[in-house]
Parts: sequence; C-alpha cells; structure tokens
Amino acid sequence: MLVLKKTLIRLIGALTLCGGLVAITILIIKNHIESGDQQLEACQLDPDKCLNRLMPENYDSILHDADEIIVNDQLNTKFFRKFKYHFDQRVSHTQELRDTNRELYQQYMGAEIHEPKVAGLVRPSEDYQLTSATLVAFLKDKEADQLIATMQQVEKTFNRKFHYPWTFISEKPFPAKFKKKVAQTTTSECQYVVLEGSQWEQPAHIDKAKQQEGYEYLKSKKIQYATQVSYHNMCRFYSGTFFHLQQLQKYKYYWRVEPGTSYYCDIDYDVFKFMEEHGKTYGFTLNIYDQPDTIRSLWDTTVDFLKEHPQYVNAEGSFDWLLQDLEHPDYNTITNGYSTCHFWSNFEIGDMDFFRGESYTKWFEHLDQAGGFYYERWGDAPVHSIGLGLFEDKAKIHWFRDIGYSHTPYSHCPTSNKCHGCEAGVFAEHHGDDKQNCMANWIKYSMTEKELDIY
Ligand SMILES: Nc1nc2c(ncn2[C@@H]2O[C@H](COP(=O)(O)OP(=O)(O)O)[C@@H](O)[C@H]2O)c(=O)[nH]1
Ligand SMILES: [Mg+2]
Repeated sequence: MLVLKKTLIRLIGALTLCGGLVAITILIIKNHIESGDQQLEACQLDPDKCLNRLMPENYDSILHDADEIIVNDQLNTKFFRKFKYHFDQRVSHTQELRDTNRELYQQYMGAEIHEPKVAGLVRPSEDYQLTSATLVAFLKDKEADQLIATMQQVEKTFNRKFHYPWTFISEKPFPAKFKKKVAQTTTSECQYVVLEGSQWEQPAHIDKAKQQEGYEYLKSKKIQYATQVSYHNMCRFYSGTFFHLQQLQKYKYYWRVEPGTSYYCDIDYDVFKFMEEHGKTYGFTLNIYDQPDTIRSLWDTTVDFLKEHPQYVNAEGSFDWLLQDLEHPDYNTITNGYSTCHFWSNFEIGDMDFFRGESYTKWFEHLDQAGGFYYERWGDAPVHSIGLGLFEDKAKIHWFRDIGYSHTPYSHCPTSNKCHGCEAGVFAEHHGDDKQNCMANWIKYSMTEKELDIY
C-alpha cells in the first residue's frame, strides 16, 4: 500500500514537472514569436530598425553570394543591408504595409505642387538655344494615329514652347501619309530611323529549343506577348541597342514617347536643361512592380556579372529599393532577390551617356549573351531600372512629380493647377491594382533630402 502511495506521489510530481516545463516552453515560444512579429512590424514601418532583427538559420548560406561579391570592400555594408529583409518566411503584415505605403503615396500626391522649386529653370524665349536632346518614338504602323494623338499632347504641354527635334523609329519604312501627319503636328525637326538586321532581329546565338521552352512557360503563366518575337525584340532594343544608333549619337538626352499615352500638365521650363543643370541621369513618373515570371533569372544573371565586375557598382546605388521584400515577398522568391520595382519606362527622360557608358554596356552585353530577352521576357523597364539602381547614384534619379502622365492602367496625376483632365492622386484604373505601386519604396529608400524638397 505504502509502495503504491509513493509511486502515485512520484507520478503526480513527474506530471506536474512535465506540465510546468511544457507551459514554460509554450511561454518562451509565444514570446519569441511575438517579439519576432513586433520586430518585423517595426522593420516594415522603419527599415533602419531592422538591422538587428532575427535572421533565419540558413542566413549564412543566403549571404554567400554577397560575400563573394564584396568581401572586405567598402561596399560591403551596402550590400549586406540589402539582405536584411530577405528570405523571411514569416512575413505576415504585407497588407498593413501596403496600406502604410498607400498613405505615404497619397500624402505626396495630395500636396499641391507646380514645378521644381529651384533657381534657374530655363523658360522659352526667342532664338532659343536647345541642349542636346530629342523626343523618341518607336512605333508600329498601326499605331500611327495613337502616336499623333500623344504627340499633340506633348507638343501642347511642352514642345511647342521649345521645339526639340523628334526621332521616329521602326523596323519598317515610314509611309508618306504618316510623315505628313507628323509635319502637321510639330514644327520641330524630325528624323526617321529604319532599323536593320541585328539592330532589331533576334541574335543568332539564341537557342531555339530553349526559347520555345521559355515561351511555353510564359504561356502557362498567361504572360502577355509571351510568344510574340517582335515584343521580345522591342524589349531588347529599348534595353540596350537604341542608345547606340548612329542617328542618336548627336544627342545626349532622350524623352521616350509611346503611342496612346497621355500628358496632362503644362511644362513651362526646359526639362532637358533641368536634367543637365542638376546633374540628373534619369527622370520618371511611375514606379511599379513587375510580373516576376517574366524575369526569373534576371537578378541571378546580374549577380553573376557583379561577381566578375564589382567595381561597377555605385556605392550610392538604390539597393534597398531593388531588394526590399516586404510588400510582395512572393515576387522576390521567384526572382531570387529582386523586388521587381522599376521605373515605368514608357515615359522616361534619360541621359544616353549613362546607357552608353562602360558599366551599363558591359552588363547589357552579359544579359544579351545569357539570352533572357528570349528565354524569358526581360523588359526594358526592369533592365533600365536595375542598371540605374546598381551603377548610378540614386541622387541622380529624378521623380518628375510635375509631369502628369498615363499609360493604361496606371497614371501619375499631381495636385496642380497646371494639370487638366486627370484625377489627382489616382494611380490605378482598377482599385485592386494599387498594390502594384512601388512609389512609396522609392520615396522611403532612395529619395535624398534634396530630391524630397525639390517641389
Ligand atoms: N516598330 C515596332 N514597334 C514596336 C513593336 N512592338 C512594340 N513596339 C513599340 O514599343 C513600345 C512598347 O510596346 P507596347 O505594345 O506599347 O507594349 P506594352 O506597353 O508593354 O504593352 C511602343 O512604343 C510600341 O509602339 C514592333 O514590333 N515594332
Ligand atoms: Mg505601351
């Protein structure tokens, strides 16, 4: 009896001890998760608080790429920082972050602006001296009327005051009828460039079987233009060929004009001279996420290049913008790192000397050899954006907040009495597409004090 009693007491003791241990363990795990979540939240709201956050167990192996690129280099901190958000599987606050980002965007778009608040904006005058720049339009035959409609808006809001020359590009000769309409739309000088051979066509080194496989994948993901070779050619052309056209060598800056796009605001100063005076390499209006399935290996291919050429990376690059993975972590998983945030290049004003420069050109050649313009559907927008994000100082990239612009389904419409015909602050035609807006990330991670103050 006594033995039985003792055994019972021991059993109760053991059970109590086990229960206690279980409770303590649950408490520790709960606290751990909560503190991790709080850290994550703080991190999303203020990225600088993230530096010491918990890293996943495989963090070292994730980091090895970065280590290989820049061990002991002064860029190490920059590259290290970019991985601080990376590969956290527990991201659960994306909706909250999207709301915060939308608010930040609305705050900027709601503020009344006119034009850059800088001294020395150059106004139209008689005997105006142009700087080295051209408006560029690449178009298909059937887009002639759409282009004329867009040209009329560019002329009305900007170019009839300054008379910058136009360059029209196509792989087919331009019909006389089109040239006549152009002449009725602008008084500026016009040149017509017809692309030949390798300037436009798919390079010979592309493996046709691999290309077909790539097309099948794109089709399975319902990617637009998946199997349209001309679209792939166009992306490659705008990514790397066009700055090198002989007919463009006389120009430093270009403004890309796409058929069917709209321009809403009066621009009463010379935007090219603004770029020149303020040392800007690139100007944009819209910043969006891309379809990750079109650029699955673009980032990896780029990292391979950087391993060989770390010297090209600009210490003041836009790394956090390129690699944040808080809003659409699934995108970063598909691209193996790249956020897919990019400048929407259907409107862009750029300094071609940057794109003709050694770093961008060597990198483009590497991409071209890798073949992703055809095996995937690398677009000129992410290519320009990664190039700028890595090889240019972020302070040289300008958000043209005063240029009201739209290309379906996205718009940039400032709150300004210089703008007409668009609804201020409305980004997406369809409300659900707001989550594709990446502008808040550009504002948070890449805009310098000077840029923030410019309007
Ligand atoms: N000449 C020519 N221009 C093209 C071709 N494909 C696209 N483009 C031009 O490239 C730009 C982007 O094409 P678009 O169809 O608008 O693509 P999206 O904006 O990505 O849907 C536009 O200026 C088009 O006119 C093509 O096969 N030939
Ligand atoms: Mg388009």
